[in-house]
Amino acid sequence: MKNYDVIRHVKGESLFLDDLPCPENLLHAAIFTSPIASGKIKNLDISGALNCAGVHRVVTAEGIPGENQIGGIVQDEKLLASGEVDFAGQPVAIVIADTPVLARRALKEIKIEIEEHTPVLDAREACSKGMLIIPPRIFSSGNIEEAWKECEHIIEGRADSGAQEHVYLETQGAMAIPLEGGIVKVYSSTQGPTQVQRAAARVLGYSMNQVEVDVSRIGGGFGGKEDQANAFGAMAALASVITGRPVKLILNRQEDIRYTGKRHAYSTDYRIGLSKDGMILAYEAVFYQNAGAAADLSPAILDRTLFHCTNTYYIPNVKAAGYSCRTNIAPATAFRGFGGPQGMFAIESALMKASEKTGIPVRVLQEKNLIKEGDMFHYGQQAENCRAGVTWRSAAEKFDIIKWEKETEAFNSRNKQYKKGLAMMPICFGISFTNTFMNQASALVHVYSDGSISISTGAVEMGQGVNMKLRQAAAGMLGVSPDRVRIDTSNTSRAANTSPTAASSGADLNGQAVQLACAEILKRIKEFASKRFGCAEEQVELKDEYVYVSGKKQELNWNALIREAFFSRVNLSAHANFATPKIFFDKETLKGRAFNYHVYGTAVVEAGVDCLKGQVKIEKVRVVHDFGTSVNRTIDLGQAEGALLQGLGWMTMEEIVIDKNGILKTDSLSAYKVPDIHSVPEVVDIHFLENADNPPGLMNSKAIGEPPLMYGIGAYFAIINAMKAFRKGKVFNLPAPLTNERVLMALYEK
Ligand code: MTE
Ligand code: LUZ
Ligand code: MOS
Repeated sequence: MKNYDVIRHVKGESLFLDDLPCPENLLHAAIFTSPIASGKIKNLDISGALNCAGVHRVVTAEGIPGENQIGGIVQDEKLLASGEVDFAGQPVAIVIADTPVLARRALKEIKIEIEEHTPVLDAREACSKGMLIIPPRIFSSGNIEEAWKECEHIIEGRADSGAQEHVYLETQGAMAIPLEGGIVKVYSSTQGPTQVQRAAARVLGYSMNQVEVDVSRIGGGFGGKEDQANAFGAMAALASVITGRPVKLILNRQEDIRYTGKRHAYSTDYRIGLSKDGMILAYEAVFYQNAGAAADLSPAILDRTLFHCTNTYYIPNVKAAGYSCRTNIAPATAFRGFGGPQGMFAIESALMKASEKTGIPVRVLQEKNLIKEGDMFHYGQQAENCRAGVTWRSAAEKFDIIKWEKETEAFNSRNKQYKKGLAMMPICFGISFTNTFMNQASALVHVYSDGSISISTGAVEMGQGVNMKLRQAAAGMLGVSPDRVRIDTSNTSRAANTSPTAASSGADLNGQAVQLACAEILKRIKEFASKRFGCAEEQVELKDEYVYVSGKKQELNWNALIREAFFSRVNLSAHANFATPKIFFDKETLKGRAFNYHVYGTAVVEAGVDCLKGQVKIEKVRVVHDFGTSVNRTIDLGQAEGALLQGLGWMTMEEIVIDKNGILKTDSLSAYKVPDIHSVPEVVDIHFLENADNPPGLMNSKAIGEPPLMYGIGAYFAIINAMKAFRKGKVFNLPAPLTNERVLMALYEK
């Protein structure tokens, strides 16, 4: 199953936002942002910019015709700052000029006077000052107070993980075109066309049917365009309506890194209680989420942290509290894993500390406590079709973990400076938006009179291959080749009220909507064929582009059938809506069957540390992953590898540095390091768990987009183990990421 998109990418034929043909009269916008992290705006003087060559307009908060508000979950985010500024890089004004260069030149002529306040940058500090985005959220199960009494060992600690920049290849941007009659069309680089439509309509004071959003594909999103594309879509729309001309707004890399939010940094206190033989009896965690200056998706992300705070372990008594803390940095946002990785990092840290205290190897603790069929997650959902044990055992056997450990030990006893470390990393990730209503999608399918097929959904192709999967879903239903299926752009006029392509559910939700619509068309053409052949509908089958009656191939092929059906006035179009069945979540009790299913897997990570230089190299990663019955193994393997690398980057080298004034120092790719070809482990060996069907998923498959990122967490513990081999008996308490600098300093710490 080839992926058409990839072929076009390689040939350089794929069109991204900035490749679209420019409309006549196109203007370009650039954004003036706050130079400081917190303060009161005393004066804003745009006259200098207005006097610059090529400048048409400068839009500030006062120029917004509708609401100056783009908050989704909480109404706390202005499109353009007014009154005060809350983070460095916050949009204040939009300059509209003849060219991008002239627009940026004019930015320098805008004068802003701000009465500076001391910024709050740390989540715990914000929490102690009561600066919370939402009231604290607490998930609990069992009876934690009683449980502590039963514990033989109780271990406390703290786990900190850092932020992460998305570094999608295509930066944020949009192009808006005013159409007749007060309509604006927005081409946006977004994961959520409906969300851009809603934000733009709100800012313009328009109704949603006056804003049409169109997305052909995007050059990566990774969660960074689930919510944060809205602002740029709205700004482009605003600029085009104000000038009455098409306007393009595309950030350059440095602007993008400065203006947009990242993965949430978390600081977590945990307490874990074990029985004498290593069963986890109780787990308590308090999560401090650094949410930045506005809510964005933080509450939902915090929820997923609480959902995944026990990773893939069964723990009878749990209390997990989360504080979403308001700070003066760019609003943190969705990033592959959506809070799950931060929750899982904390429990894995707790297990490491528990192992240090009890002397029971981490691997033994992990295996003993894996969740089993029928066990209850702390949020009140039972583990069904649980694959925690089977992926673990499969990995342990396939990769002969006992032998691998022995080899590692032998290597370490032979080598003084270069040490190796191993870690197992089992994962469990719930599939569904945790906001139940978001688990729906729609599809519009047209079969044209020549037999070609076109499909519209709200799914956004961002490199993850969803379009190919949709093609396969339609082709499978209609018994035709995927070659005749075209995926149309994601457009709010053809697919309304859609959820963003996120939560790894793009293919699951939209694919099943496509299947429903195809089933509708199939029913009509089978009915037509049954009349034509004088047989029962059940006897008609469409296969390999031909009509079969009672299993016998007929002369009539797909094209001829469709042509005949068309002339007989059969409706060859269908629209369908898919809503994930059997999921619910009670927001009061915080219990329910929140997820359609879970994705499981186990990784083994081997790290090497040059203890003279502090240099870290992840050498091998071997995984047994539960893909369900993959719809497209090439795509899914690529997703698993890409997510893994992103997880490794988060844990080992991607360090966001913000100075004490709240200014982002790592605002370019020379200062912010992401994994490149040289940091790819020499061995990346990902196995498909066998006999792994998944009826609730698209064609028995499982969602793949996010879960494998969390294998990367194993890198942290593999590195620590290598460090422990160098400093026998030393206990390390280090925040993630374990950068070379951090490793080096810690190795020689007293
Ligand atoms: N793969 C590529 N190439 N580019 C991306 O931006 N985003 C990831 C994942 N894989 C992403 C990607 C994220 S965060 C999600 S939620 C899923 O793709 C979304 O797509 P899906 O639901 O269709 O899997
Ligand atoms: N977005 C969202 C997500 O709104 N809800 C979710 O549960 C989610 N999960 C993962 C990624 N994005
Ligand atoms: Mo992905 S974080 O759900 O866009």
